[in-house]
Amino acid sequence: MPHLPIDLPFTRYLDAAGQVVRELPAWAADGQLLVRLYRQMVLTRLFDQKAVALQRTGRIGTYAPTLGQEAIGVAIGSLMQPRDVLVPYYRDTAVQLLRGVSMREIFLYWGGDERGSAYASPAAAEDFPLCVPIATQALHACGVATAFKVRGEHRVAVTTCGDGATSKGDFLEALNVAGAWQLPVLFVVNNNQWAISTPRRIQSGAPSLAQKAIGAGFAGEQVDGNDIIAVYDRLQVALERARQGKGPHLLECISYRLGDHTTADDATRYRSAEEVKQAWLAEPIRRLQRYLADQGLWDEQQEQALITECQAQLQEAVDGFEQTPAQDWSSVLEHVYAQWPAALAEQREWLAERAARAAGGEHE
Ligand SMILES: Cc1ncc(C[n+]2csc(CCOP(=O)(O)OP(=O)(O)O)c2C)c(N)n1
Ligand SMILES: [Mg+2]
Repeated sequence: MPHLPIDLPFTRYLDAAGQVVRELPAWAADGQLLVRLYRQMVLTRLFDQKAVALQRTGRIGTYAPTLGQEAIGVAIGSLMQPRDVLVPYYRDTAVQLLRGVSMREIFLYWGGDERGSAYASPAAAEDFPLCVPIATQALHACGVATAFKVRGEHRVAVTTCGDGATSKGDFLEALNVAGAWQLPVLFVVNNNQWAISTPRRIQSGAPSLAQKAIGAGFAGEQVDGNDIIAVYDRLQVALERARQGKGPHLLECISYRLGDHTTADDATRYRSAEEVKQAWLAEPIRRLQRYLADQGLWDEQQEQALITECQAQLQEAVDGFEQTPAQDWSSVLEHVYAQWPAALAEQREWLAERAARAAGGEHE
């Protein structure tokens, strides 16, 4: 690959062993804040385990694990203000939980229930549902940011995507309009090294994904996405700049997808156990735990109490999810068109007849 270096900042405060490698930012002196971030990362990881278990036992359809990337979502969710708008992709459980989306709603979504995207939380009320078509959300975020700018509101649209998504035209078009109109939008790229089975190495000839912002006329930078202090620190600056009308920013968070792409994938078919083993050594939770323990802010007893507390919260959410009566079949057709197109009327009737037969106990 031709190497055309563009000198962009890369920020890391804690190394993989939880050792401080450069002077910590002033805000990181707040030990209780770091403990809150830690607790939220653990909650996210336990949520992930539960979601995968629900899929494996046939109770939800699919799930995209956040395993190994908890620091990115927890930093975003902790820093966004309620009035900002999240335009997420499918690997954003951590952010959604902090926006106040309930665990039950998240289970409903992955269980194929439309009500899982109708968030009750006031902070999430204007957030977008998870976007599955790759990179299209980046353009939606620019639309939201344009509205903020036109109305003179000091709000930021935050959109997330993966490394693979940065190759899509939608992503590059979004960067272009964000730069041309100096929109209050923040692009967070979760570079987890894999786009299903395509490795970052062959995803793009660009030495960094952050430098794609340069071509659109605004700044990009890289952070160690496994170091929550680094992600939080740089995000805070970018959010504040955007809020003050100083334009868009791209933050490339370098991480690793420790799990399968989704529950429908088997990553052992295309990557080595050795690579994954190495990546585990750099994961985000253990490193912050070590740092907190060194500071006397966290111990084994607190860890056990936290796990028990999270498990209880999760069980309550699973019960709530399982007790929710299924939606009517017609919900799959709602919220698609303002007026149902005549050309699809026949299909709707066919579905209605089929549902009526099934309700009457007839099987095909
Ligand atoms: C427009 C479109 N094309 C293809 C797909 C199939 N697809 C789902 S996820 C994915 C890979 C995305 O990888 P990346 O952007 O790195 O995000 P990650 O899943 O690794 O977080 C692809 C190609 C899709 N969902 N949408
Ligand atoms: Mg990826």
